[in-house]
Amino acid sequence: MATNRTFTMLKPDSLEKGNTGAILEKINAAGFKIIALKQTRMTTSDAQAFYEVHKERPFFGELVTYMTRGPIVAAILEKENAVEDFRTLIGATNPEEAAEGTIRRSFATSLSENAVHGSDSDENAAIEGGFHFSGRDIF
Ligand code: FUP
Repeated sequence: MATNRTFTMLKPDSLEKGNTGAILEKINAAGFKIIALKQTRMTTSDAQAFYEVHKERPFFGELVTYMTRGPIVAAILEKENAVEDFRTLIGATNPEEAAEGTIRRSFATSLSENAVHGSDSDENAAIEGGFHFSGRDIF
């Protein structure tokens, strides 16, 4: 059964460009409720663990360097059909392929620096939310 939660990170390029507020506004405007939120910085081992599924991919080292080079904003979002609707809101992984009006089309510069993360399944949303937040952080 689909849950009503997903997990997102605004990645270091979004914070470097000062886009935190604008992206959170788009998330709000799309009807997502922010039920947990923090600015934090991932360590190398955090990023390696978070992206473990990609560890054999050629871009893994570059991905870990990017995700650890500065702070991120992590959030848990609530909405009916959250995982699928949020993936629609952020657009394709490669911003050049992302639909007009999506967060990645508006704010991302490249496939490797694509502004935001969105969980790809209910199971991963729960795992990824749990990676960054404990129950007492969620409201
Ligand atoms: P997504 O689910 O859209 O975040 O994309 P993936 O899980 O496939 O990829 C995770 C991250 O790896 C992307 F956000 C950016 C990076 N990546 C690359 O740098 N190169 C690639 O070819 C694919 C992904």
